[in-house]
Amino acid sequence: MTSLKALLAASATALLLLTACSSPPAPASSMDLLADPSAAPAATAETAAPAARAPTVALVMKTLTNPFFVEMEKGARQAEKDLGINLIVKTAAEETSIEQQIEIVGNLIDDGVDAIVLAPADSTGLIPVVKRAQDNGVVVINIDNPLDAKIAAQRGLAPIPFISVDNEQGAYTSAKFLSDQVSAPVEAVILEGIRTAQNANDRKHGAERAFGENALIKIVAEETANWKIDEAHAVISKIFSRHPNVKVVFAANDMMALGVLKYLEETGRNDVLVASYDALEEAVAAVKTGELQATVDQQAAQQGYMGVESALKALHGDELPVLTLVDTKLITAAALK
Ligand code: ALL
Repeated sequence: MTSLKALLAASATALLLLTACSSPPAPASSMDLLADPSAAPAATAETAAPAARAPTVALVMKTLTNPFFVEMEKGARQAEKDLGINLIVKTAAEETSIEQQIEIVGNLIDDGVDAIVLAPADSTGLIPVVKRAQDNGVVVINIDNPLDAKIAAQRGLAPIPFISVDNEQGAYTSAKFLSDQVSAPVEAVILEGIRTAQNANDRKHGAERAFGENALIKIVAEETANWKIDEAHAVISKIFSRHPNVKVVFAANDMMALGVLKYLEETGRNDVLVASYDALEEAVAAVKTGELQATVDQQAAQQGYMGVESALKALHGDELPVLTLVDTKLITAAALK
C-alpha cells in the first residue's frame, strides 16, 4: 500500500496542479456572448457572414481530489475535440464544497456559457441555481448524481436530461460479491457517501439488499464518510473499536475503500472482505492483489463524453431522453484475468 500513502501525501499538491490545469481562463468565445451584438462591425462584401461561433460548454464536477473526476474530464475533453466546442472545466475544492459548486454554476451563468454539464455534489442544494440557469436560457445536462426530480419539478424547472448508471444495482452487484462468500455468521458495515446525494443513498440501498439476501450477515454500522479517504479511515477505526469482529465492509466509493484498506493494513487485519465502487486505478490494483474483493466500473469518461455531446444536441434543438443509463461492470480478480 505504499502507493496509497503516496496518494494521500500527494493529494494536496495534485489538487493544486489539477485545478490549475483544469480551469483555463474562459476562452474568448464565451466573452463574445457578453458583447453587445449591435456593436459588431457590419458585414461587408469581403467579410460576408461571420463563421458560426463554437458553443461554450462548461463541465462542473465536485473535486479533483477524487481521480474519478479526472477520468470524467478526460471523456469531456475527448468530446470537445470530436465535436468542436469550447469546454470549460470547473471543480470545487472538496467533496463537501456544495456552496462553492453553487457559486461556480452561478458565475458560469453570469459569464454567458451556452450549456452546463453538471455532476452535482448534492441532489437538492443545486436546484435553485439550475433554475436560474434555465431561466437565462442556459442548457443544463445532469450527469453522475441526479438532482431530485420531484423537488426540481415543484420549483418549476424544466425536465433535465440525466446521464448516469443504475447506482442501486451497481452497488448490489459489488456487495453481493461479498455476501456470496459468507458461509458463517458475520458482522458487516456499510460506508455511505454524502447523505444528501441521491446516488449515495441508492448505493446504500443496493448494498443493504445484497447483505439482506444472506441471513448470516448482520449489519452493525452504516455511517457516512462523505466519499473521502481520510474520513473513511477515521470512521472505520471508530467502528472497529466498537465492533472488532466485523468481517465485511462495503464502501460506496473507492476513495473510502482505500481509507478502509489503509486502516486494515495498519492494524494487520487480513480477514476482512471489502468491496466498493468506481474502479479507480488504485482500487483495481488492490483487486489484483486481493486486498479489495470488488469494485464497479461506472465509465466516468463515458459519462463526461455523453454529457458534453448531449449539451450540444440540446443546443441544436434536439429532444433528449430524460434518462440515459450507462452500463456498469463488476471488477473482480477473476474478471481481470
Ligand atoms: C459520485 C460518483 C463517484 C464518486 C463520488 C465522489 O457522484 O459517482 O462514485 O466517487 O461521487 O464525489
